[in-house]
Formats: sequence, C-alpha cells, structure tokens
Amino acid sequence: MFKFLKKEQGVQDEMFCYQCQEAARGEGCTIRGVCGKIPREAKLQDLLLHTVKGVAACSSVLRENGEDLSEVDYYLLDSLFKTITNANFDDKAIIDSIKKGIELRDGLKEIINGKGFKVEKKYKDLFKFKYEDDEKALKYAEKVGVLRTEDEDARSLREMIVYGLKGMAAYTEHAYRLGKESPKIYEHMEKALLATVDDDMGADDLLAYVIDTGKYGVEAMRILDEANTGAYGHPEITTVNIGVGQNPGILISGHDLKDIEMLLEQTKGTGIDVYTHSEMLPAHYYPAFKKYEHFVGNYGGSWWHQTKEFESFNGPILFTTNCIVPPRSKALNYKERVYTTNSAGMEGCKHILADENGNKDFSKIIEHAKKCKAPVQIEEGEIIGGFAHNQIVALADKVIEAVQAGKIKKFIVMAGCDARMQDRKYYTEFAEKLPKDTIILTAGCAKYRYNKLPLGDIDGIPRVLDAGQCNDSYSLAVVAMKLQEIFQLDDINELPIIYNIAWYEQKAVLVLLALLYLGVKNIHIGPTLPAFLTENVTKILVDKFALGGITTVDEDMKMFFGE
Ligand code: SF4
Ligand code: SF3
Repeated sequence: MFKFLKKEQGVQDEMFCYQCQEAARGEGCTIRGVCGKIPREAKLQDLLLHTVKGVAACSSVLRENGEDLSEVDYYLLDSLFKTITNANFDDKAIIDSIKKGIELRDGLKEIINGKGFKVEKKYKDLFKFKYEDDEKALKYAEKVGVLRTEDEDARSLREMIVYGLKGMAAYTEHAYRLGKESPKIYEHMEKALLATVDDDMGADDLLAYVIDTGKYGVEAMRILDEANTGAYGHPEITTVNIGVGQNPGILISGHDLKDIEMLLEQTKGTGIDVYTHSEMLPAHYYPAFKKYEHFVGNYGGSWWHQTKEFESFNGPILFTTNCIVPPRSKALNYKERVYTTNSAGMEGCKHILADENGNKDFSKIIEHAKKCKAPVQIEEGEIIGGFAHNQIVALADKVIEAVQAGKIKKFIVMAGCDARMQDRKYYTEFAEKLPKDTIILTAGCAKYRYNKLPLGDIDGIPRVLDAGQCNDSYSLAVVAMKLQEIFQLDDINELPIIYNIAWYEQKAVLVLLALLYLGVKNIHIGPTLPAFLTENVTKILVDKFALGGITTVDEDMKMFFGE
C-alpha cells in the first residue's frame, strides 16, 4: 500500500524542504518550492528556526526558574508560524524575526549568567550565529537546515516534531490574540524544540516527543475553541451565500477570527461588503458575526484557486494567516490589492500591524475597496455548515436515533486540507461513491473537494457536516468522545468512524498527532504519505497506530466497506 521514497543524502542543491504534501517528487523541494518559496526564503526560514531553538535553550532554563517570559512566548508562536507552508514570503519580516531572536537569546543568556543558572553545554552551537550580513547569514543557514541531521530516521522524527510545533504555534497564536494562553504549551514547545537538536535523544525519546506534541496539540485546539466560542458564541447551523452582491468587497482569508471581527466593525456603514475566503468560511457559523448585514458570503474555493479568484474578486484581500500563493507571474495583477497581517507576509504587499492593545486600523483597506469594482460572480447558491461540537451534541438525539435505526451506518472523518495535486480528485470521487447511509464529518479546507456536491441528507441530517476550520478538528474529536460515552464503548476505536484525512501543511500534521495521542487507530492519510516519513518511521507508525495511506477510490471502498 505504501510507496517508500528514497531521500537524497547530503544534496548540494540550493535548498531543502520537505514539510508539506507537495514536496517535489514526493521527496523534497531542492531548487525552488512548489509553494513558490525560493531558496533564499527557504534558507532564511531555516535560520529563523535555528534562532528560535537558541531562544528556547535560554527561555526553558528561565521558565523552570519561574521567570516572566511573555515576550518570548509570543516570539515562539510568531516565529514558528512564519515558517509554516504558505504563511510568509517576506524576507524582511523573516530577517527581522531572526534579529529579534538573536537579541532575545543574548539578553536571556545574560540574565541566566547573572543569576548563576546554566544552559546545558550540548546546546552551545545554538549561540554561535550573529547576523552580520545577508551573504554570511545565508551561508550559515546551510549548516542548520533539515539536512544537518544525517541519520534519515532521526531527521524524520525531529522534523515531525518541528512540523507539529508549527501547527501548534499557529493555533496558539489565534487563542493568544483572544486572550487565552497555556504556559504548559510554551514549556512543551521549548523542550520539544531542544529535543530536535539533542544528539542524546534516541528514536524512542523522539517518538515520545512526537506523541507529546499531539497531546499539547489537543490542548492548543481546545484553548482556541474556548477562545473562539467564548468570544463569538458556539457555531450553529448556517447556510452561506456563495454568490455576490452589488457593492465593492473586501475578501478576508486565513483563520483569525479577531481580525474578521475588527474588519466587520470597521466596514459597518461604509458601503463595503465583506466576504470570506477558504479557511475563513466558518466565520459565518458564529452567532456574533450574524448581525452584520454587509457580511455577504464566501467567495471561491480552497486556497490554491486564489490566483484566478483574486483577479475576479476585484477588491482588496486581507490574509490573516496562510495559505498565500505568491502571484509571481506577470499576468497576475492583484498583488497591489493584497494586505497581510499577523505572521502572514508577502514582499511588496502592505502589512497591517496591531497597536499595543491588539487593535488594528483597516481604514487603508477600506479606502482601497471604495475605489474597486464589485466582485464578479463565479458561482451561486448556498453551502451549509456550523456542525461544531455544541451543534452536533444538540442534534445528538436525532443522530443516535438514525444510527440505532440503521439509517446511518458509518461516519467518515474527511477533515484536513486541500491542495493542487491532481490526485486530490480522489476525495471528490470518494465522497460521491460513499454509501448513502454514511455521513462525512469534515473541518479544514479539505471540504471544498465535496461541500458543493448534492450529497443529500439522512432524515434531515446533511451528509456533509462541516465543523469549521482545521483547528475545529478538535470538535470532531469531542464528538467522537461524546459518542463513545453515549454508546458506552471502552475504546474510541469501536465507534463506527472511518478516518480518511487529506493533509497538506503542518497544521494537519498537528491534527494527525493529536488524533494519535487520543488513541485513534487506523487513520488513513493522503493523497501521499509525508515525504518526511522514512520507511522505518512509517513502520513504527503502522505498527503502533495502524496508520495507512490511500490507494484508489474503488480499492479503498472495498477496504473500508468490504464491498
Ligand atoms: Fe516544497 Fe512544501 Fe517546503 Fe514549499 S513548503 S518548499 S512546497 S516542501
Ligand atoms: Fe491549512 Fe492552508 Fe487548508 Fe487550515 S491553511 S487547512 S491548507
């Protein structure tokens, strides 16, 4: 079932990155990222990660000794988030973060020395780098990238930890902006980052960190759920318009709900409409945002369609997080309409900063929108969503009745991401060919492969239940645990739930690790297994968790349903 791919050892290429599902040739991007990341950007990101580890080496010592580290906390989140696939294509922003990290690291080191504490000698290499000039920095980056770990299995486990931490940083950052935090998450981030540069760590130790990253991943998603629902109410069943209105619009993308709240407030009464894009679609499900009449609908599909859809949208676009596709072709003219905020960034675009209270002034975007034409309609109709844990629990009686009457035989968790690969047509076909007595549980942008299909309902329960963003995969876990309780099962794996997850970037890695931590077995991930998993590490995951890949729709239907 698996395709095992050989990693090139010690390649002398321009860059090496294998963190996402689109890694070139299923091995790694070495000349230029499929995502658009160029070698210079890749190297700067490697250097940023190296710097973050240096900060962690110091902050972990001080944290153990009860010091206040609020500046470090946010730095960890922001820097890791900047290196997620499709989040930041702005060299200056990355360089600024590297320089800030060096300053932090050296400042913390002084405090440590002053207080008579000690950083373990084995981390000494994390303190050598100083940013003198770009050329030297890029040269140094070659020593600290992914390929610094020669042993492929150790590299695989180390990088899996780092990718999980990136996803964790993203979710924790959103919660942080809504005033929710967990010191335990920062503590884990530091320890786990250090584990990835610690030659004393064997495979078992690293694997324990992998699973612990899943544990704190559950915590990060739980806190974000608490932050989002605490601020904006529990998502409820909602139909979302996918057509357009007559006014000029602003399109908001990414996952940050605080940003959409501020944007909706500031656009009130301006004659500008607000539309969601890709992972921001679930904002429509929150009660707090329903009062805005100018919150018109969702425009377009998942992130990778943006180069086409941003052209026809006509108005400004605000990225609050990934996924950005750099419009590097000269034929694409929308770049001057793109704005970024938070850890997102793209060279040549305007970046909106928050003031010291976390407030942002979006007036420039609003003025820009006023000069633009209304969006061109690309589709019409409605989609339905809002099936996060509270809403599903509210429907529990109906769902249980349908299960007991044999009308619902299985639930299929198809959460995760969408991306460009042709192979992803699998997920549309899979959804279409599923037996009619099944319900799809989804979250994340994977849904765009099937959320506009006429899949019908079972006794009024739609066959695609969208919980929300990828972080709302937490909701799916809550629902599974609730069902386990209702059906009085000893093991979560006895539930009639199939996991067929589409992954792309590192938040999906964190979601996978979270599910593994929760004891979920037999998860299938696709369309390909991660390039960062070696044959040996894959075997461990197969033996321990029965992790699997996917093949063809027909084969997989037979595997899952025995038909
Ligand atoms: Fe390649 Fe993905 Fe890395 Fe981009 S993020 S360089 S596509 S592996
Ligand atoms: Fe990810 Fe780009 Fe879809 Fe939140 S953000 S899921 S891929």
